[in-house]
Amino acid sequence: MHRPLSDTEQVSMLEAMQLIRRHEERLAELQAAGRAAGTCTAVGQEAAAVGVVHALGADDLILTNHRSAGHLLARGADPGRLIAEILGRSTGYCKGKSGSLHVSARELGIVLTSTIVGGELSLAPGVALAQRMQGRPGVVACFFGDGAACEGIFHEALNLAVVWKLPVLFVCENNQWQAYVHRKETMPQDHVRPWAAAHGLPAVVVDGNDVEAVHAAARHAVDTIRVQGGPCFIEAVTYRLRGHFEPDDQGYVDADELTAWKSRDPIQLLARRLIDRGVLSEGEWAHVRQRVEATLDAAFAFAEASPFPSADELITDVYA
Ligand SMILES: Cc1ncc(C[n+]2csc(CCOP(=O)(O)OP(=O)(O)O)c2C)c(N)n1
Repeated sequence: MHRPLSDTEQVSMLEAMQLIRRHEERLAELQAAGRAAGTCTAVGQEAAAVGVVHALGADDLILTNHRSAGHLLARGADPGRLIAEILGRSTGYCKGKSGSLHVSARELGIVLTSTIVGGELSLAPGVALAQRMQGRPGVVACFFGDGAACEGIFHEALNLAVVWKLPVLFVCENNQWQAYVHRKETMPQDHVRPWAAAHGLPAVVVDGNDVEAVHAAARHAVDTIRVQGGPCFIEAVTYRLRGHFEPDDQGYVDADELTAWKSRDPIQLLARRLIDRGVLSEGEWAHVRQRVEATLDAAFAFAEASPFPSADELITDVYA
């Protein structure tokens, strides 16, 4: 049994979620102004990222997909370096060569961001096997969507992880969308969990908009992996509040469904809960939001003032 989260930890998780939200909204604004390339945001999914990543230890590793900013920032990525990377600047995590879709950051344990849907699933068992063969204790958290779960590689990855008892935490962010296709068009059931459970690993569904619930499930799963050695699966049920790829008018989205999910905004849910519990005052919450804006002002300014890589670096650090 874990000790409950302290007030300070909960406020810091709220701030992390707000930082992720505003990072993505401001990036979308920059894109709309023609100063950034299009990106995939994960607005609305912040609780899944923060809840899981805050349950990981320093030795643990992360593999993620095309909606990776939440995982990176929750892990402590420097917003300036992350934005610089996305804007193609040489001060970014991969010297501006990855864009938003392929960021890795060894110092943070972010092994890779895959834009090949399911690519992260194909690599996670191998990374976990390497951890074990090299005697390293880290758990490998692998984030993917419900669309990736509809691919065959999902079953291969889970099967291998179970048979070889690999330390993988599979985290399916079921955000209801698979690019421009609703998951109801591709999945016979509402949840991915039964497919995971059929492989014989502990598998749970959580309210992916409730950061406390996600965090509790993730702590339990990480402990189980450390003690028992095999994988676990968490399905965080959430919703992608913005489009698939900026810019996106969401013309294909059911307006009532979107409105219903907006009323369960994960940041508003936590802020309201902390205010109702007396952990945070309205004024302190406003102060948190101001601090986030100031952090992002500095981060965007740093990134936009940073140079692009020079031409002689064109074929360094890349392979094909
Ligand atoms: C192998 C592969 N097939 C198709 C695509 C095009 N594509 C990009 S994102 C996406 C949807 C993925 O859905 P999901 O895994 O649920 O993630 P989400 O976008 O909802 O976060 C698709 C089909 C791709 N990048 N890679």
